[in-house]
Amino acid sequence: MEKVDILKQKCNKTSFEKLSGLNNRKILDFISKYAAICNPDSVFIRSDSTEDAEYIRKKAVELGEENTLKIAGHTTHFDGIHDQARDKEKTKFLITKEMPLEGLNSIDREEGLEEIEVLLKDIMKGREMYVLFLCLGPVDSEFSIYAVQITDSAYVAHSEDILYRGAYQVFKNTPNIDFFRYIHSAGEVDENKASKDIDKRRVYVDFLEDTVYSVNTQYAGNTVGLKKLSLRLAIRKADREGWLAEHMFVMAVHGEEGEKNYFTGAYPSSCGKTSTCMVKGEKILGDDIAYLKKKDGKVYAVNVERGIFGIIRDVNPGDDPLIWKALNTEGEVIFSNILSKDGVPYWKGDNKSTPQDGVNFSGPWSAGKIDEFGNEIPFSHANARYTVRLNSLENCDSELDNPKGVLVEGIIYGGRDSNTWVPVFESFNWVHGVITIASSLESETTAATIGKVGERKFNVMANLDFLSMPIGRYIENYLGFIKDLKKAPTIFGVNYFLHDNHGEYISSIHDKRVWLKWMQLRVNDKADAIKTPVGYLPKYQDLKKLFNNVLGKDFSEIEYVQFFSIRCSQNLEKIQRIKNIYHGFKDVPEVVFEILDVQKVKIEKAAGEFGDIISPEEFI
Ligand code: SPV
Ligand code: MN
Repeated sequence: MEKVDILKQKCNKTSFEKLSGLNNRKILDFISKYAAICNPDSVFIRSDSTEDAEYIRKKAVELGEENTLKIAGHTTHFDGIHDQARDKEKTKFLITKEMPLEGLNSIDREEGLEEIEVLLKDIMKGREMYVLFLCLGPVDSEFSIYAVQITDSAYVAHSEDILYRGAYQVFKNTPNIDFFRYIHSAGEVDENKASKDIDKRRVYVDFLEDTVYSVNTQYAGNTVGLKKLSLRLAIRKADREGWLAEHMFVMAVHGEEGEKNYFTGAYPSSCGKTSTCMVKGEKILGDDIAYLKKKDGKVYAVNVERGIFGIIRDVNPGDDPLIWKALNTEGEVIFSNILSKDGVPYWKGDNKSTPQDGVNFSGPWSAGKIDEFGNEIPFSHANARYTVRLNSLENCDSELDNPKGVLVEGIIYGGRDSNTWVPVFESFNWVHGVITIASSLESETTAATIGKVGERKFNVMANLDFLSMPIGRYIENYLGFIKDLKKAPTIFGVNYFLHDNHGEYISSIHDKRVWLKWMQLRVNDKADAIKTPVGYLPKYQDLKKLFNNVLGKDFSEIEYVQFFSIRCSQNLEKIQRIKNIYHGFKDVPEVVFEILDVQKVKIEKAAGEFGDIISPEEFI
């Protein structure tokens, strides 16, 4: 049979016309190949039209992958009880002998492809295959990377419509278009429409063909091709082409005189990344993935996405008023892995009174329900999420779709750290920031990935989970990134999770608004800072003023000293941990160890002079 015949059979007339309208043999070959292997009953080709988006939205509800809620446009989606996070163990890079990937989870390419082909065989029988033409980054921009997603999940296709820009028209106008490819199947599903064969869950990344395969899973972090699957491909492309593909938000911070400065920020999952770029008074451009490129001696960034797949836990009117409003207003929102009762979603920390029963990721749920291991099933998962378009938020930045991107003046790195870093500080320079902040990032673990909660994990640039190249080379690229720049962005570190001696958080969740304003002053040369062994720290008077202006709060000198004292032993232990980690990798640039050692000596000297916990005022 001619390849195209299978598509003639499986597409209806309109879908077939949309496909032939592309006039692109490569795309036809690609789609027909997987239509033959996966053997769906039908193939739906999605253009950029609202009718096509509507078709997928309706399908998700008709098929029971989503259920409608009371507020128009709102739906729920449930992933299976064992499919609530990214599966790091089963996410593997397909490698050949010529391109080994030291330290990264990988499998021989031939073996992996064979395994996937067996898993994909007839997997879509009885189902529809959706084919989407999408763009990473704004359309028609020098940042754009085009992508084709094949999936048999209407939920995944719907999420992609909320999260990414459509690019059918670009594909139509560009016969030789280069594109990333994603093939996903939820596999067999249970009565709740959740993937059943979790033991056969696989996410295999093939950079030789810029293709990712994802099977027997539905959780968006494993399935939505343009999210973390594409980040892995993009990191390699960025390496080849000399730019950076990062796990970063993009936001605008405003100054007192009307200035607007853009920052990007990298935080491991669940460390306040989304809540930082959503703070009151500032504008959000993106909350998860950014591409950074150099132009005219400066760094520009775009948001790869146009929506948010955000953690819903603790979103409540007091702490996150803007998200709360979007989640309580008509319009497209998918609530995943929350508790649903009488058309209303509930989640941990929503400040509502929680019903004693309803439907959640375990099916019908009532208080006290236990899982197969005898553990109590929470009413809403700790990694429950909302999916929403950015332009439905009041604070969405006007430059979201600017094909030129926005000028990056500061880059922020933050982890979940109970006892080492101060709440905000600035590196001495790019190299110092890349090494002692970005490459030294650690975080205490949470529920966003499968595994234990509460351990301290190293996470280079908060991008470790997606790193698809040797770590030494990745750092080297970063160090060299600014070499032809007139002015590099300033690198800052933040830590919202510092504890006191009793294990209580010492700062409030709103304090990050002040830290952002301080960073904004710094990139505009409008505030002095104290030079300490770990970097530049804010001066008390500046913070006092900002606390008063931004939060209407009095910030005492006692609090300042408690927040910003340098904890020498912890900092020295951290340096040692980081050095040990880097000793375990090949080809780590020598300068990483040199700079860490310089910092170590400075801290030891200060500790000798002032003691183990040093008030920043000692360094004035
Ligand atoms: C993260 O965990 O970093 C997320 C959600 O942004 S996921 O899509 O699972 O990657
Ligand atoms: Mn993320």
